[in-house]
Amino acid sequence: MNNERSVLISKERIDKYIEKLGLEKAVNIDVEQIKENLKTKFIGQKIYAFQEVDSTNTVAKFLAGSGIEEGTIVIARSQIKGKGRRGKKWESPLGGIWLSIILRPEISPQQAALITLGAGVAVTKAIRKFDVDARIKWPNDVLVDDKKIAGILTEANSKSRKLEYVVVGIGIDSNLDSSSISKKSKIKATTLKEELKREINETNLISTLLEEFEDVYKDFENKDFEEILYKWRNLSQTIGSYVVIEQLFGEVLKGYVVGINNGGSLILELNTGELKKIISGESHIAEISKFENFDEDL
Ligand code: BT5
Repeated sequence: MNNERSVLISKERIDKYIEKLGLEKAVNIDVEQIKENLKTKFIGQKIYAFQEVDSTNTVAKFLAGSGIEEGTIVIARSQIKGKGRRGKKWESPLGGIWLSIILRPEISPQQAALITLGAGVAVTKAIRKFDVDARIKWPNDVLVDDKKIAGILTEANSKSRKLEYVVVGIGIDSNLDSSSISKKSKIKATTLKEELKREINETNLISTLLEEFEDVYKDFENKDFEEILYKWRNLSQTIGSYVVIEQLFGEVLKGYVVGINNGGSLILELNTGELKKIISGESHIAEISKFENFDEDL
């Protein structure tokens, strides 16, 4: 934890903001219970819980900018304007886990992409502890049998090429029906409740997640990026599959995923045999399939 770097806290500014959002309305999230179970040193030691906010990332960014301690969590029962990447919407009705973690890592802005991968490891490991076979789709989706169960949105703020703070937003579809997500978004989604055919104890999932997160975050603090990549590769659903990549400016690439490099970029072997580096902020996987299903493309 970078206490020395946790800037001056503007307490009055924070109190006013929180009062406006209505912290006292945070029913249904048992913060005390989460803290009681929690075995972390700093992730989640301070929790702001709300009934409903626009986006927990937006609240977390405000708090981070006001100097709040590293490891502080913002959590809400529902979000009105839940955000995905590049302006996409994240459906956040009641029954899911929508939270953001504030970090102040001493790494370069370029290395911040690895935080998303680390968060993917933590989310996937936490879900797997509930006996659900989750795997990571590059860079930030967590899937069960090709259906999305969780997503991660990392937002960084840097000043003069130095990382000021990072907010990691995590959404997990826990105790809700996937129909409440898929009727609004076209995606194939699933939930822990559907996979397990019972509701899960969300308090346990939250503390498990925060512990897994702190564990992988230690690798950042130790600059052990290889370890994060090693863990990510072991949980990846993408490596070894055939994918169709859509790039921001419309280019479509097809190829076999050979691996990810040390910067977290995907290494794709094109049909021509050429190796191509795919950067996460500029592209996404439009389709993923078992190699043999794409014979006609070989
Ligand atoms: C993500 O974006 O997967 C990042 C999601 C991050 C959500 C968390 S919740 C707490 C924090 N506060 C926020 O406002 N956001 C973060 P992306 O890879 O761009 O995926 C977005 C796509 O996922 C959408 O276009 C839909 O297709 C799909 N989707 C939307 N809501 C979903 C849900 N609840 N479950 C599964 N898939 C969903």
